[in-house]
Amino acid sequence: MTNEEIARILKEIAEYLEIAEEPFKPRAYERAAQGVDSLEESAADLYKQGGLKALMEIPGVGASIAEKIEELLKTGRLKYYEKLKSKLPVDFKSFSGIEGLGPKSIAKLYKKLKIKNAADLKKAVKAHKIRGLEGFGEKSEEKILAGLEFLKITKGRFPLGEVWPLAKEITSRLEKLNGVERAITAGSLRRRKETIGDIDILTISKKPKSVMDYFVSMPEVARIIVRGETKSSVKLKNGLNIDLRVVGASSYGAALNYFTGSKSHNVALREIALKKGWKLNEYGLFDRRGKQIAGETEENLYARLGLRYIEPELREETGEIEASRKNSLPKLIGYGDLRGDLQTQTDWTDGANSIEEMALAAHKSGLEYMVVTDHTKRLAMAHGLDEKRIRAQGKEIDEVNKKLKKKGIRFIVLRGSECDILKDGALDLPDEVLAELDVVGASIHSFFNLPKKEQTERIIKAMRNPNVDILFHPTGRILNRRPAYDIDLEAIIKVAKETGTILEIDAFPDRLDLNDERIRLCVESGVRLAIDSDAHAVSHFGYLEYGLAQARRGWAGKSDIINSYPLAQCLDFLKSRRRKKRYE
Ligand code: DGT
Ligand code: CA
Ligand code: CA
Ligand code: ZN
Repeated sequence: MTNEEIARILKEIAEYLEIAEEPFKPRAYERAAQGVDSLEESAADLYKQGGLKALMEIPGVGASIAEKIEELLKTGRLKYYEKLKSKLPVDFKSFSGIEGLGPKSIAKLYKKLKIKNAADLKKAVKAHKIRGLEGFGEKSEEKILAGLEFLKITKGRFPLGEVWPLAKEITSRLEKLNGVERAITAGSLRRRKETIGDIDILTISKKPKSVMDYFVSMPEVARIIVRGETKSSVKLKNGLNIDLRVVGASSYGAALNYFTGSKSHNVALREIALKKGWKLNEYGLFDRRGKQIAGETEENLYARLGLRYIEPELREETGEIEASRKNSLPKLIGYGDLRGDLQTQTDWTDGANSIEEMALAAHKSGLEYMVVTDHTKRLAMAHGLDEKRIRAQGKEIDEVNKKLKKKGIRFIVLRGSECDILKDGALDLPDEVLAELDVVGASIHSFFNLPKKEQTERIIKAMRNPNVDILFHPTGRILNRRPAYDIDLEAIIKVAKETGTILEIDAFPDRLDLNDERIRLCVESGVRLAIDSDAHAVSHFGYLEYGLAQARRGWAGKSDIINSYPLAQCLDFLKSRRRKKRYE
């Protein structure tokens, strides 16, 4: 039996006990579940080596729970749990993550309507059976339905773009608390993974109690999972969990390193320490005699281990440690390194703002140029542009540029298109129109399910058009909703290399397309990339940061990303490759 399975059963027991309105006991089981879940070793091994006594050393596990774990390990079953379950045979796990649906509501739903799992619940909501129950109403039906949709979509992980602003806000509130020296977001958020399981926050403070007091009573908190002296966890109303740890200044670097992860990166670092006869944990790096020799900062920790500092985005145990040892880590593109945005939409199609408004917003966010790339006519729903309208748009762009210049604003708007790739790989606008534009992106918005060979050939045909500069959102995946089209990405990368076609990192929060792994393939093959916001409104330029994050996770440097170049250099690059395509 795995730790995860044991933890899940303990957690369910906690839920049953909560329904029974037992005092204290539910928390005890939750704490034990957490303790088992965060073990390094398997509970089965612990038990084999040290028996019941070893189980009692698991954080949060006392004598009585240790006996229950023993029973589970020995027999694979637990009578106590089975008895509880027989009275209320519901699948708690399938409900987890549905906002506002605690154990007691779940019990009521079972007793009144025999609802056992999320599927039953959905049927009942659709048949409007819930609203009649005492304590539920029309509103609760709507909420449950929204929760069920969300559950289906996220499978428990949240897109980075959804979590990042919230985590930043909460971290900065913690940082402002009296007695807090520092607060920083760790875990997968600090590594800027595309999806986030939970938020991890680390603080340095000499007054951990007051930090915890504040943390567990924040307005976003739905319930407290564990409250400890230096470690607490809460569940937020939106379904996300936050783990908070308070550490002392001397352990800060080691703790930050540990809680930033990834787990496999940590394990590899610990092995390096072990080989030197040292010990590395979240409190520091210690020599044979137990004296701390590093860990106040991450920098001194890596240095003491004989490594160059490794950026959090690279800590996935995919070669970064070796590269660090050999001093061959890439110099990653920086968060302030973009000068332009090569994909934006305006109110000419499905964008919310005018060209001028978008330009001013892009300028405000620190950019020097932007390409307007509205959709083309095949996308009738988005009111896509035909030949006539895209030429008319060119006139408006000229006027906006004049206006900006007059106001002394150093910003250039360029003419472009997000030209639809038709089913056979032809483009939605004639070549002579595309040739008038500064930057042409091509992308797929239909026939997502063609066979691999056909889909790949369709895209490659578009890439070979001399007027096509960039392949927008190359794989079409939408996070938690739609997988990538079935394509031969290696073939596409090869053609990109050969034709100089740019592949895009679309930074729109639910796209992040290309993703980190695919970006790394491009970087290794020497294919150039562009990081675009795909902005549809003035507020969207901040999304570029998520694209930058994925680029960094894909080991990209500044020279790999063409919109980090000054405008003249970026255009030179595009023009020279258009010529190259033409004369092939
Ligand atoms: P997530 O939350 O699934 O998006 O991913 P992380 O990486 O944030 O994972 P999480 O929240 O479970 O733990 C935060 C960090 O704490 C993780 O990146 C590394 C460290 N950590 C957690 N559990 C273990 C463990 O069992 N062993 C080691 N070496 N590190 C761990
Ligand atoms: Ca996490
Ligand atoms: Ca965590
Ligand atoms: Zn598109």
